[in-house]
Amino acid sequence: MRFTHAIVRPPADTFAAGIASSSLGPPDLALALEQHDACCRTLERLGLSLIRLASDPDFPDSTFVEDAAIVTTRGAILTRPGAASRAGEVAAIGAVLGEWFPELAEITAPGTVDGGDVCEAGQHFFIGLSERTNPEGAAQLAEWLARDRFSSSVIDIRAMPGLLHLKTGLSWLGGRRLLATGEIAGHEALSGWEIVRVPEGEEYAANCIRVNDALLVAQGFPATSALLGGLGYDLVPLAMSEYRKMDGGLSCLSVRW
Ligand code: CIR
Repeated sequence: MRFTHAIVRPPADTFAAGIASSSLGPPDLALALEQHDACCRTLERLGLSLIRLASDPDFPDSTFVEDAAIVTTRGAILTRPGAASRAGEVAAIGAVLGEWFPELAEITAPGTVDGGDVCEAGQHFFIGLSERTNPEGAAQLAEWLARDRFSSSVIDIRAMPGLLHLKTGLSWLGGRRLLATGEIAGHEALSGWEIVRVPEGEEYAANCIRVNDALLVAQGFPATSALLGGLGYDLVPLAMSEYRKMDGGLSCLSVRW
């Protein structure tokens, strides 16, 4: 499947006030905007038309658009983010997606889901149970996916330190192949899948995205890049330092379809 569109939203001048657990210090907004721009240019170069939402200072985390919606090859669903400060981000994403997907579904209370917990792998989806995605939300999502003939399985990451979302430690590389950090790699839900393990110390590099013929990876993780390059992927490294400071990965900067 080839992506043709993506929603993106640059960080606002309140970016540093977003939720962060990392001890990497406050982000540099100018650099974050530069990194965002590089990501957008890459997506365009790979053939995607971008829908650019204006930054919104009322929502410091709103640049992480991926958390507000899940788009599959058969439909789209708006999430109900697990962090109260992010609930209002969904409206703007819904306004755009409603134009493309007339039957837009949504996660409803008491369910919560963050898009970062949803890892598409072709006809199958892995759903993370996390501090953001609760069992009710995961069950609603699984039911909606099943209606669209997708299978799904749940991976509970609540006891896995350092993982905000499932996709913080797991990415689909295409076919039956996944990239995973050590703590996720042994999970029973992944049996039958080919696992490429992220080299120790490079866990942040686990979050990468296949976009058409390319694999977008975080810059600065040489062992992971060497591993993936050796498997024949066409790697596009992107600088992510300022998003990492706010616990964000590469996948969260766009909603793609
Ligand atoms: C948050 O804690 O919600 C944001 N600071 C980071 C969200 C990153 N999203 C993602 O990895 N999908």
